[in-house]
Amino acid sequence: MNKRLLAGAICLALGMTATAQKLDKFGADLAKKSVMGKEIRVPYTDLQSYYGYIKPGAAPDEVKNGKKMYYVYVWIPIAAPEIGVRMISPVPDSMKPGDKDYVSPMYTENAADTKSFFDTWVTLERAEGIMKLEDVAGKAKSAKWVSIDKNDDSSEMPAQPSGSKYNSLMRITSNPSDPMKSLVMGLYRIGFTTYKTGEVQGSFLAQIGAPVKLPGVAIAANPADLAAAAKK
Ligand SMILES: [Ca+2]
Repeated sequence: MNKRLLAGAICLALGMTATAQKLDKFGADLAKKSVMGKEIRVPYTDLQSYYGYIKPGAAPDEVKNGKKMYYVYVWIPIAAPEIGVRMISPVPDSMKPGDKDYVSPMYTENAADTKSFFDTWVTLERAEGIMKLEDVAGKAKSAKWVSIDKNDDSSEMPAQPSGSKYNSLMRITSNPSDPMKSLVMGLYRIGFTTYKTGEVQGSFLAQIGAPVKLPGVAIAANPADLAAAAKK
C-alpha cells in the first residue's frame, strides 16, 4: 500500500470509529417544528445524567415481571411540562461524566470495560403520596408506584455496536387532566433493565431531560441520598 492509500485508509478507519454510538443533543417535543420535512427540536434545558454498569450476578433492586430492575430516583421540585428519558449502552466514547453527573461505584470500578453492552429498556414511574423531599428517605420503599411510560427500542437513538437500534428513548408530555400523565412535583424513578432475560453486562448512560430549568432537581441511586443530591 502506498503512503497516500494508507493515509486514506487511516482517515476512513478514524471516521468510522467517530461515528459509532455518537449521541446527539437530547431534543424536546415541546416547541418541536417541522422545517422542510425535517424535525427540529430544541434541546432540553435541564439534563441530568447517570453513568452505570451492570455486572452479571449483581443483585438488582427488584425482580419485576421476570426482569432484574435497577432504579434511579429523581426528585422533581416543580411541575414539569415534559420529561424525556433515554438510555444507551455502552456509554459512548465521547461521553465522560461531569461534576454534576451521578456516577455509580460499579461504573467507576468497571471503567476499563468499554466494549460490553446490552439491549436497554426503560420505565418511568411516580410515587404516590410523597409531597416533600424530607419524606423521601422514609417513605420511598413502601410507596405505591404508578407507571407513566416505558420504552424498549427507539429509532432516534444510535445503533448499538451490533448494528441493532436497541437503545431506548421516550418523552412524556404532561397532561394535567390525566393523573397518570400529569408530571406534578414529586418523587419519580427511572427503572432500567435489559430486554433480554438472563445475565447481562455492560456500561450505560441514562439521561432525564426537561424543557425548562427545574431548580433543585436531584438524581440518586438511593432514595436516602436524594436530599443531599438536591443541595449539589
Ligand atoms: Ca431495547
